[in-house]
Amino acid sequence: MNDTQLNSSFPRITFLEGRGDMPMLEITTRWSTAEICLHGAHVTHFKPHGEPPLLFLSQCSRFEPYAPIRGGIPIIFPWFGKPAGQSSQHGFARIRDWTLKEIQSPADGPVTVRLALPPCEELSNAEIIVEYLVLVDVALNAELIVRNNSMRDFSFENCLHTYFSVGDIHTVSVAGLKGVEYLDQPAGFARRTETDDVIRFAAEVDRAYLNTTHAVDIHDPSLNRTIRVEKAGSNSTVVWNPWMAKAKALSDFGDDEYLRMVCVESGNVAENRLTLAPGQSASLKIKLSSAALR
Ligand code: TA6
Repeated sequence: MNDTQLNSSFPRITFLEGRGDMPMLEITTRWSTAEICLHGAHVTHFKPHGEPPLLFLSQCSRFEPYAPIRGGIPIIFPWFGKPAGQSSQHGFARIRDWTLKEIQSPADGPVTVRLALPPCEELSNAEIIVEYLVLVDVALNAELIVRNNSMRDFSFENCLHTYFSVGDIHTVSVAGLKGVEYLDQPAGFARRTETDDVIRFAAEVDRAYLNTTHAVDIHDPSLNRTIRVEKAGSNSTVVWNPWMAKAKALSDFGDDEYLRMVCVESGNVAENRLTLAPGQSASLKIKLSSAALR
């Protein structure tokens, strides 16, 4: 080993049984810390050194088989919401135990983790391959890759349903969606167009913005930071805060936790759903970073 490797104390990776005795990785790089639970391949924590965590995780989240984790980055696949005939909300990828395939961790460098959704009947066993790459450095990068190895078209929705930690939702604003059409869930999925420069929160907001590939900025004055959500391979951005009533109705979410979170989710939902011909694959990428509020 050369001097750098001998002298470097980063990255540090620990594989342990975390909450609910669920296997997870704890990662510390020279820039940040992160946690990935194999249940749902769920990133439950990301924190740049010297800053508050970027991701929100509910204090009331379940860590149980067949239950989604509330917070972090739930992987929504192969459907978003609860289409007719489906038993579970937001697909099944987030409630399955994924397989840890590979960890790359060069001395003093970023850590890359590769996970795979085990073959399952719903995906015709090994004909639809789903992998997830997480790269931890000064930012958090995640990529969901779906490959169609079957002999027929495969149609699906995907979404990285990211929960961000904010200081006070009343002062938060989300920029980057002006002029974009959206489906307004609290208004019965009415189709509207965003006319404001920024989205603010004073009631439940649950909007699926369509046909947009823009990055989105979350301005958070109380934590004096802007979180940037960059994406690739995504035509939809969903913005959600449950507000008071829905927060109270969620058993795995604290009554007042709506004050300290906002979801900005990147994927392909509703009319943006994807169809892969045999042999095709799709990549959905996000890059989450933060900077001081200017
Ligand atoms: O983020 C949009 C949304 O579809 C909301 O309608 C709300 O249901 C949220 O996802 C959380 O869903 P979950 O199944 O995790 O409770």
